[in-house]
Amino acid sequence: LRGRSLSVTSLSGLPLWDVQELPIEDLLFFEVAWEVTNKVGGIYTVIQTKAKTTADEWGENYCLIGPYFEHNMKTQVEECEPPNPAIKKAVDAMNLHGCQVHFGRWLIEGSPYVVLFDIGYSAWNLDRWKGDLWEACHIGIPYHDREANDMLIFGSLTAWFLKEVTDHVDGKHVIVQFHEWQAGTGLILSRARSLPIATIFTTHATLLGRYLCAANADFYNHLDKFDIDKEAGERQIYHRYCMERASVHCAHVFTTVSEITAIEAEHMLKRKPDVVTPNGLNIKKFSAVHEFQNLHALYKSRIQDFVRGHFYGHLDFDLEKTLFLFIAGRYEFSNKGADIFLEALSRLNFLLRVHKSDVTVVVFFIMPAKTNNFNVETLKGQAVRKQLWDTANSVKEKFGKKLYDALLRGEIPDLNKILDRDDVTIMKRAIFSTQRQSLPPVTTHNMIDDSTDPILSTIRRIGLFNSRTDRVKVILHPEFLSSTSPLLPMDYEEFVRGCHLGVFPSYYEPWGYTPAECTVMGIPSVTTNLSGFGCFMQEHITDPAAYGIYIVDRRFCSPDESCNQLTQFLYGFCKQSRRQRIIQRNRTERLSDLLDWKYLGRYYMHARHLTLSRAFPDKFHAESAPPTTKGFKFPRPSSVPPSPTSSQHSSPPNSDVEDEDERYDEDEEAEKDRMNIKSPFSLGQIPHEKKKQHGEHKN
Ligand code: G6P
Ligand code: 1S3
Repeated sequence: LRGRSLSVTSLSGLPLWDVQELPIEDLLFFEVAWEVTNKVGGIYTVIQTKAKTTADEWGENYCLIGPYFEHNMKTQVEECEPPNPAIKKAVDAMNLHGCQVHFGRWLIEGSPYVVLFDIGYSAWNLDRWKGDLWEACHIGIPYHDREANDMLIFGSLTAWFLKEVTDHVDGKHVIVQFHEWQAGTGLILSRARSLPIATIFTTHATLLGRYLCAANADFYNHLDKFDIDKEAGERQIYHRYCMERASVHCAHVFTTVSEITAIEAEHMLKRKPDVVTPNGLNIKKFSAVHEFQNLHALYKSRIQDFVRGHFYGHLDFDLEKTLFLFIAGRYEFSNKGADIFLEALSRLNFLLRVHKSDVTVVVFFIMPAKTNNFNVETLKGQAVRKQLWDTANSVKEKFGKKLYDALLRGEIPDLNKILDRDDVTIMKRAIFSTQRQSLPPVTTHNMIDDSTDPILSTIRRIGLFNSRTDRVKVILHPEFLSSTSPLLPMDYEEFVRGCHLGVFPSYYEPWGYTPAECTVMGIPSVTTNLSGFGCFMQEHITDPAAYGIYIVDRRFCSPDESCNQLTQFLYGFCKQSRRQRIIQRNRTERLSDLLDWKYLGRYYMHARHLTLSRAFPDKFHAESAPPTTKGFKFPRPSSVPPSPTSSQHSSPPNSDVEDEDERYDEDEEAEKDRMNIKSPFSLGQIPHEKKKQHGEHKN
């Protein structure tokens, strides 16, 4: 069988991309991951955002496999009967033999089918399945590693399910993609049992890479020098590392999410990935081009409200000249670059002070840690703000009524007398309530490990205590954001939109969704040349900083040099006028097509072709050439000076007037850029409708 050829003509500028269309009706495609319907980290984002494009392509022949958790099932999955007879037989057979297998539609975009295994229900098989794994590949799992044991149960159930499916597929060919070591035993056991399936194993990070970087090893300069067995043994993850490495070597096709992780995998797992599959997002465009700018203003005002409360009594800075920066993600202090970020903030504080800048920077650290609820001082801040708001409103009402009555009488009231003594007393009392003995807190919660917490310890060491003279203020919010929070009632997306800059100076980051999410929302961000995302953007944009993507060099510089570079980026950002920020946000948002699964999904397609050709060479042939975006680059925006130093601080000519609310529309420049761009991502082809709307918003 050789698929028909489909030309994707909308990708102008790139050599025409020919996909061999697969005979989907003769195939079944499964994706297996511990994070299917179960949010732990980035793999959930990959699967959830990709579901729509994959389901569009595969329809009923696509199904995800994950673990069952009652809460997730109740809130995310609609149970139903499997429409595919082979899947139905497999689910029934397993349920008949004492398993609990659930089937349904995952209620996300694309509504893919999911098969979920109840791990606890089958735990009694654990010893037997440990024996199976030992027989298959001589890997033993210690009893105390609960997570690894759970993964073995998950893998054993997956392999059992795939055996049942392949027994009943009626000539269809089956492709199975396993994500990360947690899903790996399913792959090892399936291959050991010679199941007729074409397999892909995708790693989103290597176990050793994560551990070694977290231990502050000079990882990238010593990739070929580590004694990896010894390192894994010393960190007591030898069995996990064996599960990971065996999965990699059992797969027909091995993939990873970025070039930098491909190099890492070659050394840590001893196999070069066959395909690099960059992570995408499910991009939804607003019909009005300026909608995202309006959302920024809307959500920024919510953050400003929070800041008014948090800094009550110390609000001697101008909120209109205050920039909101943030870092967010899994709390891995040095891997995610929180260490150099804090150091750079201390240097930025110094620079802003000595240059007598009128800009204030409020920085949020959104990284979950163990806490014992919100702290009293933080809650009090919001209560004080609310009280001031109520006082101002009641005085305003009285004032307004008196003014109105006077006007009705045809008089201009004496403004010195319009407020009576009571009003003044209420206002004085409200002002008194804003007095505080302590500085605004650097954390919003009571931290369980307060004295040893790495962020708090560093704040103490560098002395960023939110004092009046500090131009940089810090707030650790050690919990993910939620729209139901009594403190900062916003969900993550709203918060990102309201901020000015996301800062993610990671040392270990195979891809890094956080800056990618900023980009598609039109919010500039800082990333590094050690993150998959940063390298990808560096490859495809001529002047990333002009587009609001600041890439810190953490690969070829000393930590101190990287920190200085980060400080310069931050300081340059602080020097931008509002007009420059608006222009830069427009540019950032324009990059979002580059991150759309509609385009990046092609790498997954290629991996599927490849595995079929390797597993069933008589029936399938590999595509002649892998897809590539090599050589494509976004040009420098036309108004940017060519020198890299001057372009660092974004580009448009500095306006002398700090236009208070000017919505500078970059239409002309954008239009010029669009003409220049030879984009594989269809940027040159804005639908006529959209162009019109764009024009309509000119001020
Ligand atoms: C958006 C809004 C403008 C607002 C601006 C503030 O562009 O559409 O009305 O003035 O944001 O930008 P800033 O970078 O100062 O938050
Ligand atoms: C991993 O999640 P993490 O934050 O532990 O997988 C993500 C999805 O591929 C990736 O974006 C991230 O860099 C990895 O580190």
